Amino acid sequence: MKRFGVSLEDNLLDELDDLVQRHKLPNRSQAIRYLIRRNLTKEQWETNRIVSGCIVLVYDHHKRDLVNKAIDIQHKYQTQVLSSQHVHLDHDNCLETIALKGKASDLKALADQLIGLKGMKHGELVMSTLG
Ligand code: NI
Repeated sequence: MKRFGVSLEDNLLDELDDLVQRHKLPNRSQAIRYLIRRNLTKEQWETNRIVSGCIVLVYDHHKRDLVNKAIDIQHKYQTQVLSSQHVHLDHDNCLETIALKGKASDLKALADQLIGLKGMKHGELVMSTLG
């Protein structure tokens, strides 16, 4: 670990301290690490690198057409889909989490197709990194 000095305007330092409080980070160094890592991950997605991610879906399993289409789409992306977990939330609703690894553009295309399915109640792509 290396140490270095950082000069910041007062208002920017206030923003950093706000962030430390909001995210309950132990100190400013951890806040700066958090911001750098988050920015690197964002850049990896923007420059179409190999990344990881997760899609969260909530849908009514009685909508068979939607369920079949969601399965067909995932099979098209079988090299990117690492695993999927299906949980029955209640009588009607299912929660599915799909872990992904691959080119950012492929993962985004897969997420758009699943989240955009007619009848999908909720869908979210979490954009993460390989580390
Ligand atoms: Ni279910």
